[in-house]
Amino acid sequence: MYTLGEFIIENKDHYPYSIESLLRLFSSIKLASKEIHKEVNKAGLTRKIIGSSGKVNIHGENQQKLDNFAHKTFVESFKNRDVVCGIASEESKNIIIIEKHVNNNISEDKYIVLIDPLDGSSNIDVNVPIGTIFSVYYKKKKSISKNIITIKDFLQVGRQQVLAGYIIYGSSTILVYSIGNGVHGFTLDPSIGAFYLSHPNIRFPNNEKIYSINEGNYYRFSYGIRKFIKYCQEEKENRPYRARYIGSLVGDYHRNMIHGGIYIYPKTASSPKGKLRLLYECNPIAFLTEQAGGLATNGNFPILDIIPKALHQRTPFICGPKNIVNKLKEFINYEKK
Ligand code: AHM
Ligand code: MG
Repeated sequence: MYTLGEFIIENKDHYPYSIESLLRLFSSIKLASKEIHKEVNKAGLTRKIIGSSGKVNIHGENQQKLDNFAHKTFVESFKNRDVVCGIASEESKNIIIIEKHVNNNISEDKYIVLIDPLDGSSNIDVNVPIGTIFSVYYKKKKSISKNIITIKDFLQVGRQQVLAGYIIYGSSTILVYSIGNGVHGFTLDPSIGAFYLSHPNIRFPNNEKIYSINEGNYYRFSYGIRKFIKYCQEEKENRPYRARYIGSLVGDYHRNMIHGGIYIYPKTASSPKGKLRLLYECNPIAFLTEQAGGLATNGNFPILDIIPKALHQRTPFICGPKNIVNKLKEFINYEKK
């Protein structure tokens, strides 16, 4: 029975940077996620934490009380460790600079964290799994001044991530991460508050059977995507695939990575740039996907090679086992001819 901390130390040779700073970073992620686990688990008992906060967030969506709580909890937790110098969150329009680092001369081993504190939060009221998604970089070495954190530190290409992961608050709370040596999952034992290794070295199974897409948008999809959906439904070879979509990225992705399936959120007529955010939703999931032997693409390019231009930029998103993602790309390419 490995705890997360023991596992990180055991695998320290795979991490090219300071293991102490990684442990401190994880300590803030674990603490915040346990706070959220506690609130999510009593959500049915108290109206204080479920429902809308009455505010609209920067994306024009109704902010849930738990969105706000999760954002504040993670930001506070990162601030209280000496390893994070800047944070970007789905719930904050601007980057958050941690003041003490600005005054204290930032060394280059400080982290930049981008986070979706509570993804799928519209599902809180109905007990569907929700999640936290995080993406971590080192502060960019060529910043104008060592002392200044700028937006450029956050607009790094996804392949530069040093750590990516998510926490799923479902039938159990599981933390899944990668530092570039595979994908590993740890389940929280709430009775003692420790995360134990439960899913070592997760890989996408090759006998893919699931497709996940919001088919309510069918007539808003491009021709290639619609043809692919029909391909998944065809009675041929090992098809039809099973359709599974709960509308909570972490929940849909976690199931697909364990059971083998493709997740698709393409551009639609009403969201021509896609819905999901590149920096704190797609990049971390794409990093895990490649580490688990799969592919993540916007349809044309690997997600991890997209050069970000804005903090809250959106992108079409496709990820899953190589075979089925490549199949979908054939339909997209055919459409272009
Ligand atoms: P959120 O960041 O506002 O929670 O939205 C992201 C969510 C994803 O979890 C999910 O995959 C997607 O939006 C579902 O969107 P839709 O309801 O359009 O299918
Ligand atoms: Mg989100």
